[in-house]
Amino acid sequence: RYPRIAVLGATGAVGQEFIRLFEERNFKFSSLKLLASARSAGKKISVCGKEYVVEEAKPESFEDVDIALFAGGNISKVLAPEAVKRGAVVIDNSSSFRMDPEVPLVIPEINPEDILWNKGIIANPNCSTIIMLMALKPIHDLSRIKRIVVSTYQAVSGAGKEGIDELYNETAAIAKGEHYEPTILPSASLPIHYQIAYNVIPQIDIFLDDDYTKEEMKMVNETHKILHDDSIGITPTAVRVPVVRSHAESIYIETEDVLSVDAVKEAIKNFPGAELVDDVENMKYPMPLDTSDKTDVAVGRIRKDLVSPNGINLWVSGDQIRKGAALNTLQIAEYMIEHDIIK
Ligand code: 11C
Repeated sequence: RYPRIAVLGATGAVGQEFIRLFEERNFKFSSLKLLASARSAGKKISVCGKEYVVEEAKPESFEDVDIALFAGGNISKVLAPEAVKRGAVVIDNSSSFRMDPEVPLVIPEINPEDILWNKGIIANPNCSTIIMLMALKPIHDLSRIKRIVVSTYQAVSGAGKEGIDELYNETAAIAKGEHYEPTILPSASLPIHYQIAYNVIPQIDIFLDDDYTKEEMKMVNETHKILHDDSIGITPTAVRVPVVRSHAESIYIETEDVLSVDAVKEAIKNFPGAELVDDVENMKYPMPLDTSDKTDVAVGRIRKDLVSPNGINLWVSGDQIRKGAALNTLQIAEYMIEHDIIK
């Protein structure tokens, strides 16, 4: 039989993407529960031609569920253990369990074997980590990456529907010569907010020790966990840009061996889920407008460093809501179904 599925956060940007992907990927389920906060309960959503009513998420909602897809947010902390208690496997897009040693953190193209030791919760990495590693894993397989220096150019979709609305509202107001007071970026939880339209903000989430942000440290810690290598030296700078839904990243790496640009391009071309977009003569390189609503992460501008023979620069772009969140989560579920590892 097909699995019984629940989606938590069905009305948000990631939840809506799950629903699009069910249709697009012909994802089969024997039953589907769409769950959200009390505020969204009662809304009707059509999925694969059938109408579903959104229910308020409660611990009991996870009775008779095989796989629970959690879109993200603090609610995961409370409801994931409740769902597991009731026999569901939770694939969680929040940051609540990512660094828990009892919870695998998985990108299916990179470390699917970690799915096997799950104890009920499997964590989906942060979007900027996924997009970076989809470009770096094929290179890491050629020669171990020792050092990463990355700057992100992150879309407002990372702050959810509210982030997207804020960019649109500001842009519309400015076009009319008016002001729109920001309330979301850089982070809704902070007392100060900045306009993102016609701006870039070098802060995503709160500041932690050593003046790195939480978003930046996610990229460091999650990369170590996914690649099973804590010795990779990573220096991130995470920046919000006025782009709707695709993140981009400028990445410098140093590998143990000297690699040719051709070998790197070939490895990326052959890596499932990555697309080589690198033809500078014809001005072809990854751009957020081109990668939005696309499944693959695009990689280009691959070139040798001007100083270190072991250094390579690249530029990456991928859809934040799709591979950065909903698609990666759904791929974990698909892997479990294909390999018959649902209890
Ligand atoms: C952003 N990366 O772009 C964040 C959104 O840990 O899942 C996702 C946060 C997370 O703002």
